[in-house]
Parts: sequence; structure tokens; C-alpha cells
Amino acid sequence: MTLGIGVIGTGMIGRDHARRIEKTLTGGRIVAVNDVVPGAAADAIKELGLGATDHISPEDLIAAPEVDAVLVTSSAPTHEALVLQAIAAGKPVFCEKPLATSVAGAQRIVGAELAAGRRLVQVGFMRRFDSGYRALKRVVESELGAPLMVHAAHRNVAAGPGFSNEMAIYETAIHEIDVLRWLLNEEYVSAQIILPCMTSNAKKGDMDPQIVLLETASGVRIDIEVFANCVYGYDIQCEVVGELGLARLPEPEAVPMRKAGQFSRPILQDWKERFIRAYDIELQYFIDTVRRGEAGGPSSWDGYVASVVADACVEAQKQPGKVVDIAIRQRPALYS
Ligand code: ISE
Repeated sequence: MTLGIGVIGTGMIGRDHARRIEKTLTGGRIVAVNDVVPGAAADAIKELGLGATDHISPEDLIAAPEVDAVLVTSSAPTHEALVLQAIAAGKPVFCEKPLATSVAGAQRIVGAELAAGRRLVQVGFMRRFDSGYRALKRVVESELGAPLMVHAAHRNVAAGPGFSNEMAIYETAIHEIDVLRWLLNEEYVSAQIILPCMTSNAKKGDMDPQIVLLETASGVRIDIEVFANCVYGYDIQCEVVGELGLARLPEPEAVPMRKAGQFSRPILQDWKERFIRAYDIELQYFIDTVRRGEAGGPSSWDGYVASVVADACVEAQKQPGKVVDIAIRQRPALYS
């Protein structure tokens, strides 16, 4: 059976996901759309040529009988309530990151799944599906000996609209927070923020760039440069240093050119392009697992852990240099 999918939120990533479900992936179809902005859902239906119903409210969409699964791609503060509604309706839900904008919110989602006795949520931590990170993980687990340090960078050309210091953590560094604990297979115990000189390209009051320092339970030290206005490109770097050597995240494919006395390679500008294949694979994975009656991928537990760590980082921003402890609860058996 083709999975009937309802999309809540038809902004940039919502439209992108709807397009890939309709045009690139198999086994799913967009049957319902909702957006808080009047006219936006109708506009998306027209733009993408969707045979979908425009629902007045997300509640309506979630309850619609033709909706087998829900895609939450609305703004971050709305995620928690919508995911809880989908769980209450017993419908599988793919939620873009962050799962919730508070630890208490993420805990409520974990609690709802535990009460339901089954996993229904997949969180959009797409980097776990990226071939580069997967290859790096294989090398880290088999070649490097014990990991000792990780140097990472997350650079955006320019900060998006409404950018805030909190967003630098909850919407940007959250990817590293998730993918690095997956890469190293362990949890964090502390966070710290270090501020270098601020770029004049950031708006007044923004901490940009900032260095997020994380420490894992075994003592691996991680530094993540979060640079929202780096100007030159969308650049994701990751280097793992182990006892026997080091390994780096492969650069995205690009054609090297020699011309006019220069050797050059283009650098991507748009973050949606950098992990385009990973987005395809994570959503195909969601469709396939739901159609088999299963659930998998990054869970609401992973979303909860990411919120705990993000909260610690935001707390650390208040007093740069201060080390903030991270305490993660015991992982319930549902997520083992
Ligand atoms: C955006 O939401 C993303 O997910 C991108 O990966 C990140 O680089 C960007 O900063 C976020 O706003």
C-alpha cells in the first residue's frame, strides 16, 4: 500500500520534503497539507502539482483517515504539540529537528511513546544517513583505535532570518550534537562555550562565531566551531583524532578546475544541497519502515538527549568559559 502522508508546514524544508516524496522517493504520496500562513498550503499544492487536500488545521490533518503518517516541518516551537497529537492518534510521525525546544517538551514526547508502548517518531537528524558520515563511522570504529579528540566546524554563509544565539545551538549545532554522539557511540558529560573575536558580519549581540566544547563520558574532547556568517560558503567539517591516526569527513563531490593559473573547487552555498542525498535516504527509510509496520532511525530518545545537551550549551552561553554538567537519564528499554 502507498503511504498517505500529511505535511504540516510548507516552508522551505516542508516543500523540499514534499517534492522528494512525490518526485524522487517511492512508496509514499502527499495526501494532505496544512500551513499556519493563509494560502501557503494551497500555494505548495499548486507549485508541486500535489493531489492533496488543504486542511484548515493540523488537528484536522492528523485526524484525516487518508493520512497514514505525518510529516512535521513547521517552525521549531510547534513541533512538540504536533508530535504529541500524532502519537495520540497512533500515527507514525517524522519530525524535523529539533524534536522540541525544551527538555521538558522532549520528555513529554518520550513519555507519550512509552505510554503507547511503541515507537512512532523518527527525528530528522539526516546526517546519520549521509554516506560521508557513515564511511567516517566505519573508519572510526575499525581503524583509529580509541578516539581522543574531534574537531568540527558548522559554517553557514549568512545567518537566517530571526537568528539568535539560542538558534545557533538548537537549530544549527544540534546536528553536530546528534551526529557526534552517534559517531562515537557515547554520551556527553559537559558543555562549555568559548567566544573568539566576533565577526563584524553578524548583527549586534550575536555570538558569532562561537566554539562549543563538549566532553564525552570516556573523556573525548570535542570542539565545534559554529559560524553563522562565515560568508564564503556552507562548510561542514569533522576530523576525528584517535590513538592510531585521524580521519576526516569527505568533502562533498565537486569538480576540481585548473584555469588561469588557479586550482579551484567550488564550495556549496545552500545548506539544503549539502545533505540532499541524506534527506532522500532518511525519508525513504521512514516510508519503508512505516510500511513494514516498524519504526527506526533517530528516535525521540535521541531528540531528548539532543535537547538536554542543547540546553546545557545555551546555559553555557550565559557565562562563556563556564563548564556546565550534562546529566542524561537512563535510556528506557524501548530505545535500546
Ligand atoms: C538549518 O535548519 C539546518 O538544518 C542546516 O543544516 C543548518 O546549517 C542551518 O544553520 C539551520 O538553520
